[in-house]
Amino acid sequence: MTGPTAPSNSTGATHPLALAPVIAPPSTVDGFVREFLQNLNLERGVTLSASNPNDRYIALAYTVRDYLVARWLEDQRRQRETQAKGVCYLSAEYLLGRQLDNNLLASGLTDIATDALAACGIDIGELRELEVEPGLGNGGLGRLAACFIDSLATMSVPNVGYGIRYEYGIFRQTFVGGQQVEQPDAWLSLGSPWEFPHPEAAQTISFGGHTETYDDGGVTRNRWVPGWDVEAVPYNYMVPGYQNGRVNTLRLWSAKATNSFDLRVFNSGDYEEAVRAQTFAENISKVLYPEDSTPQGKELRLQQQYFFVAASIRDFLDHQLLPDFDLTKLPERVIFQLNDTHPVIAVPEFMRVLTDEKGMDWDAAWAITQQCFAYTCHTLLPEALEVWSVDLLGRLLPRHLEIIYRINEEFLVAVRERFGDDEMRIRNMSIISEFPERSVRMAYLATVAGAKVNGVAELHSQLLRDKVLPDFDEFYPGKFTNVTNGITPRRFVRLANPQLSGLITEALGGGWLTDMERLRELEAYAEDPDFRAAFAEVKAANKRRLNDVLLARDGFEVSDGHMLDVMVKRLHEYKRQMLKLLHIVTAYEGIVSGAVAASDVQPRTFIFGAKAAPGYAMAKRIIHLINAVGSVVNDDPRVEGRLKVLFPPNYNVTLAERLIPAADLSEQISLAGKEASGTGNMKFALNGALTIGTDDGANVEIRQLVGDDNFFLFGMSEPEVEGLWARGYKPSEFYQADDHLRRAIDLIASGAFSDGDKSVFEPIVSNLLYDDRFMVLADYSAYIDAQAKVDAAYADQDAWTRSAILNVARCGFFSSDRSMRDYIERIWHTPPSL
Ligand code: 26W
Repeated sequence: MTGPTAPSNSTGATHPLALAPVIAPPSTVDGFVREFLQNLNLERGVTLSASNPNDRYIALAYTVRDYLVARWLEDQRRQRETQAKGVCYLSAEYLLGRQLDNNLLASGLTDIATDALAACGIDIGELRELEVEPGLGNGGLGRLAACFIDSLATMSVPNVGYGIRYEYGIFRQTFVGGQQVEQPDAWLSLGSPWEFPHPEAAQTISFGGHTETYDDGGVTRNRWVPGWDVEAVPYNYMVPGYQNGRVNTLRLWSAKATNSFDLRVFNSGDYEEAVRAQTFAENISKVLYPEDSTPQGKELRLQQQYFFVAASIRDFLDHQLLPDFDLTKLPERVIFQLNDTHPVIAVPEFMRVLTDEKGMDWDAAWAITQQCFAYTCHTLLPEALEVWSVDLLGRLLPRHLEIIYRINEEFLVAVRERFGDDEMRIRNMSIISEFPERSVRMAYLATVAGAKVNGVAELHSQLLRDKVLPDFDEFYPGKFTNVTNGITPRRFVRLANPQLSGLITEALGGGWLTDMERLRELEAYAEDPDFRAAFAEVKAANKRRLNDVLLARDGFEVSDGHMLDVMVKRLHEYKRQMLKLLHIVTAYEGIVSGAVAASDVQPRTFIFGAKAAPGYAMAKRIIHLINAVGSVVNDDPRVEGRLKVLFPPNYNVTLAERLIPAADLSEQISLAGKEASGTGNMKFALNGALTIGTDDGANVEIRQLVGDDNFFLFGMSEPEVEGLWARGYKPSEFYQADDHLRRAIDLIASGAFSDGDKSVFEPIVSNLLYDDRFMVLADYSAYIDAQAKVDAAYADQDAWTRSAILNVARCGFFSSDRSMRDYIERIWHTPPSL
């Protein structure tokens, strides 16, 4: 695929230099120094001696960027020439993490750049720390998108990632009195050296208005007469493959008002009115997931979704295809992958463009659409399956609503043909639901339109088929499939854990970073005492590094000799941070009640990292309680420093890269059947942490691969969870029956963590006792027992290290390269194109 700036000789140029990219990449230290100094002069307007650290960071970034640009332009040219089939990945989130290190690694310039900067008297490490990561996502789904585009580039598969360039990404989290306070994430305030804005290539995106029919030479056709529009300005980012000379594109759209301001109104003195329209338009790409508890918030979200998919589809059709492209061949040229329901409005938009704009007849357009889209579902929680009210859709996108109605009508005719007039089933399968208000079920629309529908781990895909969309599975045999998630080993092993990577390379030689199944060869090394010692030393070094980071960042100290027990993920009740907390409170209560001697406690540091959605009150209360328990436990002399609770604020990709390699124990304790996959679980295992986890999401596959001896399984299975619900779950019975549990909950209820004020955490306590939707209490005792096994296992350090090595050796499957191979084989059919 190509971008709007793809070079071509369409200018009629004949000079040989004009026909190919002209930038010669620096391949020596001297060359790098020269380019770096030149960038300081030309791009920052400063000399080295007059430059500040930000100048140097930007000049360094430009130097790396210049190197990649040559490859990028070449790839775009080749793509345009070959017109090979590619993937348009549509995602509302990309949680990229810092770019500098990744791009240095990809281009093979890390050593040259380090030496070149040193020769200029600059420590590259200091510049690295200046980069503000683009936090354009919430959690797993956004990070997954970033891992996938990395793998596609590394595998030379044509791909453009499409999304939104939010001016403010996921909020910056601070704690005030232990409570989460959200600060805006102004990641662009110093500019981003990695983006290429193209205001000249802006698309106009329309909204509102009405529809009408008109006579087109005897044929009655429909069209949309929109009410207002905004400009979508593309910003391109390079997505370099790992040392393969391949650079793909991430294209993020930014909203701009069409008429920046109305001069007439402005001149009349009504300044507020003049900027109102501008503000309104530009709000569209202002923030990631605006609060949607208000109708205006909901509307803004739908605006965002339509804004970016409409711009992306137009970009593809108008700029990536050759001008005379035969649209009936689209399925051989592109697949649009829908990353959850957020981009599903692309389906009626695509139909609208093909029929209303390109004049294709409905049936032909629908046949093409059904081959050009595929849908990935990332959840099982009913509340996360998006629906849009017909009322809102009709106001914002009236033509799309008509198209959705027609798709549904034809779909339900087919359902009747197949299943007869089974009204119950028809109602259950209708894309339009009637209660509590008439609305469009976006997951159903995606399922009907998509060539394939996939879940993100074996268990999840099976539950999706059997529980969430069983009628659809019956109606469309073969449409449902699984692709288990993966993570990029370049960022999460090589960059995050250079020491472990070095050790692996020493043992296996090179090549494993793009062929992770080769990690299997480490199994033999698990039996080698010298290798185990070296592996343990890497873990210890990573803990020291984490200690330095947390000390500088938050003033925290990670004590020597402690097991590092880490739970990092979005704060959500289903993920059960509360279960982790009850374990900590139980351990603490044991010491203060005198039941357990502090000296008998296996020293542990518990680390949490989690952001709560700003409108999610219970999640915020749990954050408050974690911090409250932390300050009491950490300061209580009776604990003798053997238990420590650390909650560094603002968990993000950058912090994950420091935390995960240092962890001994990975907490993956969601209620079975709720976590679609999890990807943190994979990152920990590949960095040599052992998992304590339920049989949920990808934990199931991790355990199968690493073996029961190297995984701490506990808790109810998904069928057991269902069984307990069916029998009638009464959390208070568990509370009454378990002494430890009762004492832990009573301690929280007594105000021990809130200066005696019982009211502060009362909502958490009563939620657990009377409305425990995620069955924390039911799994408590199994969890405590499993934690005792963890303690016993950790006491034998050498055996623990052996298990950790086996985790690394057996988890190569979780490379996102393998996920990409599965998508390519099962869904996309987009081979590498060199
Ligand atoms: C409708 C708004 C909305 C937006 C984001 C609802 C839910 C989300 C989540 C943050 C989506 C998400 O991140 N899901 C996670 O996706 C991962 C990648 O597949 C999975 O590993 C996780 O289990 C799943 O929770």
